[in-house]
Amino acid sequence: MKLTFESFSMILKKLNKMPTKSVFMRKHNKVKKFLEKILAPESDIRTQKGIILIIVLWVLTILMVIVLSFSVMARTESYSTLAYREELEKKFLAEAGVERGIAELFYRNLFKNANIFEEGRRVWRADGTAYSVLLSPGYFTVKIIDESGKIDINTLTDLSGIILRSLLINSGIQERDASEIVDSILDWKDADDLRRLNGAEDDFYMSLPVPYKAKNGRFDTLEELLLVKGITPGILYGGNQKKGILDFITIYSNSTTINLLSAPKEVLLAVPGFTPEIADEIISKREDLSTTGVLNVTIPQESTQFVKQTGSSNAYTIESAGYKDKDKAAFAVRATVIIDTANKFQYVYYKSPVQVRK
Ligand SMILES: [Ca+2]
Repeated sequence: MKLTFESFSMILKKLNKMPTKSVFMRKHNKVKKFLEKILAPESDIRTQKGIILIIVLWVLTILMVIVLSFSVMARTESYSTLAYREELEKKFLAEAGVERGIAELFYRNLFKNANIFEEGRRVWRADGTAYSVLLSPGYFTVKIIDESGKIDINTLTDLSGIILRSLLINSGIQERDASEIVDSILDWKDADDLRRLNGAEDDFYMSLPVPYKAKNGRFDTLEELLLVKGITPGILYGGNQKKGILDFITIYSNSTTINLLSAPKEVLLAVPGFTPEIADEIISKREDLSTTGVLNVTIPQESTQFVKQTGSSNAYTIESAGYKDKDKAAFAVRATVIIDTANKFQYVYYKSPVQVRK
């Protein structure tokens, strides 16, 4: 403090030596007057103390703001690092689940016709049954779904379109909208430009705000359906506690019929002539079969043209969700693999992360 006053006096002395009419002094007259006022013997010492106090308070405030912002930054960073680590662990758990699923598919192929299994080494079922496997530091849940139990939209015909139409109606879609969707899918992939009764071809798609042409070819992904007239993300993916149709349709079955050995219940219920009782009987009977046995269920005559009771495809969808202990949120992955005969496989679809139903 003493030093400050001394330096103030020195500055004042220097200013006093300057010629009063110089440009410099004209500019700094106010500074001089201010210093004179502070250093005057009659100047109130409390004012000087007040100035120092205010400066000290400001310095303290600035230091506190710096310290606080540092601590907030450090805390945020450590929280986000923790969350990132947890998410990463769940992601790797989910990916491990996909790999395990593929290994189980090979095992399944190996013991296709076996009736006797080692203790605890039964083959995994490919009808969407969930298997949980512990793997420190958490666990993963895997479902394998044989694509032959789903409705193939690439091989869809006017006949198998009836199953899809029922599936849509069962999921709460109006009959007219369901017909529009089925006809539009058939128009989208057929080579011609002839519009079905409720379908859509170029003339419809070209009249959209962002125009495009009908593909007139096979679907490459199920998501491509969003381009087709009548299909919304809500219909495809579900939402508001309604199931979407995504889990019940495929582009890899290469069949116009539904395989009863692996069809999800929703698909079974969409087969013409099938009652909930028949669907339940099929589900309970196939649980007794090992892998590729023949299902002995009596089905109505009208249903036979839509289904088959034997075999499997070589395309499987694997849904895997990684969980940490006591942590409810999962990181999920959906992959579709084609198992080649030479015990090789290829991914034809891989999405990470995805929303999966428990
Ligand atoms: Ca067409």
